[in-house]
Amino acid sequence: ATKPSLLPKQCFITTPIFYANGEPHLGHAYSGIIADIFHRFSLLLGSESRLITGTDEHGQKIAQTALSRQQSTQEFVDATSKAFQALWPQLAIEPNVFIRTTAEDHQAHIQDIWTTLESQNDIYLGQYSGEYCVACEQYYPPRELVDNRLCPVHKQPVVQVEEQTYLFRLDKYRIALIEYYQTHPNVIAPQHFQNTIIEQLKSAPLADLSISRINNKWGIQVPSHHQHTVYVWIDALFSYITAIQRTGAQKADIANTQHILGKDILLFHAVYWPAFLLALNLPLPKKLIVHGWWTIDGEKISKSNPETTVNPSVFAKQLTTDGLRYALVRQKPLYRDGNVVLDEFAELINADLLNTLANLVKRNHTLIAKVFAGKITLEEVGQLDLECATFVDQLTPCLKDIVNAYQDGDLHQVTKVILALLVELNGFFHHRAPWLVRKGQPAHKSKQTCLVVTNFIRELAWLSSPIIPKLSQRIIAELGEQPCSVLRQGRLVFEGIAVKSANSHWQRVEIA
Ligand code: ME8
Repeated sequence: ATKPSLLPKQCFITTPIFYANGEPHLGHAYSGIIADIFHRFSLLLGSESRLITGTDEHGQKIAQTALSRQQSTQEFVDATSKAFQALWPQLAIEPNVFIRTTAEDHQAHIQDIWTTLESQNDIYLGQYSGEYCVACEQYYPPRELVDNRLCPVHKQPVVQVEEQTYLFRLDKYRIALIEYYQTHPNVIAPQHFQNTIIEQLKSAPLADLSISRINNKWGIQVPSHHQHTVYVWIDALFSYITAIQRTGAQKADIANTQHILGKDILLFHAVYWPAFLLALNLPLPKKLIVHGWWTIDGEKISKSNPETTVNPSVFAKQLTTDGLRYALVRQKPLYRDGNVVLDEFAELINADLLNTLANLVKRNHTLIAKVFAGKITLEEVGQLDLECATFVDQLTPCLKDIVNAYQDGDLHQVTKVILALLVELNGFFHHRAPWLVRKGQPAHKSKQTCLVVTNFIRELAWLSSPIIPKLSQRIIAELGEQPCSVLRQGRLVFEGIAVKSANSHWQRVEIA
């Protein structure tokens, strides 16, 4: 049978590439986990998905931080990039490409692009003056500054810069961008971000964008003018394509990409990035999935706020890897901001993963193993009784809802539907009390109950495997690696079941 293609065969999922100016924190972990979840889901659908992440290693901010630590800039970025690379396996994130912007192939790629843009007259040498935030590596119009010339993100003073710079004719692509977003209403998820971008594009012409720096030596040299280095954001955005090319794919395969990003960098991804791609005659990415911020005591977790920068592997140790991944997507819709409260995370994990999922699996599998010798066939149960058949009919559509929620980029909704289905399954299991077979309940009634519950457990294990890969894989292994229905787009195919073992154990999470 041919696999339904909900996603192109080959697709790319990216995280932002993170500034190598400090250790990774929970905000970075969040982007990484979300990207890994979508990547694992695409793999389940049968796509050749590739997960791309990396570190953004150029720019004044990084050079300044290295200097303040009395390290050479190269040594400094080597060490921070390693810290990011070491984090991912601790969060069960499995990238296919880890791109560093200091890599040679990337530098050559950027110089190539520059030469093309320059030869097409998309960029010209001019003068720029404005208020620059080094921490953001971006200019701010005065109206966006807060509290007497502070950067709105870092609340640090901006610097007045007036210098020679290359400029990109951004407005040349404004109408094409508006048309693109109007004819492709689901590019940015959630949608309200797309509406904001359309309004912004319609409201006024776009100013030419400064795309080189003359006072920063730590960057990729502009090929035609060695005093200039390429603006870090051009360098960073095109790393997506350098990475795609490393997998053996073509530049144009950027069309099969889903970018995961924080709302702080939406403008770069929703306006500048597609404008550059249009200039180079490349297709625009499939989707931008935008997420909000995690805060600690109301303060945005950020490198410039050391009290918030607990290494995420510490959280993963306290909550377990699956637990952390689950709590981050269960606690709030992706696009909202949320406060990290470990006790609340632990409560969610214990309530949902331990009490509602793992305990049901254990009771059901143990019963099957002990009372039914680990096996129930379709033939022996015969036609489902009315209560079972009704239950199956009513709950099967939830499986499709889960698949749809993944495809809409709504992971919070995925966890809500999975949980609702598990609550129903628990209710059904308790109401039908299949353990009463030991006290005289007819065996076929108990078998039907267990068969129904196990079929749903198998589907739910597959459907939750992108989020909680370790626990799901254990459940799937207990059932002997049955095929995954995600490929059937959420249709439930009822199968006989065999429980290979029933010793799955899920530890209660306690926060000291
Ligand atoms: O912006 N909560 O890198 P960056 C949630 N190099 N997510 C957070 C977060 C928080 N408190 N803090 C950071 C850059 N993030 C550029 C990107 S891409 C071509 C270049 C996440 O190290 C979020 O995804 O400042 C945000 O967009 C990203 O980290 C910014 O990381």
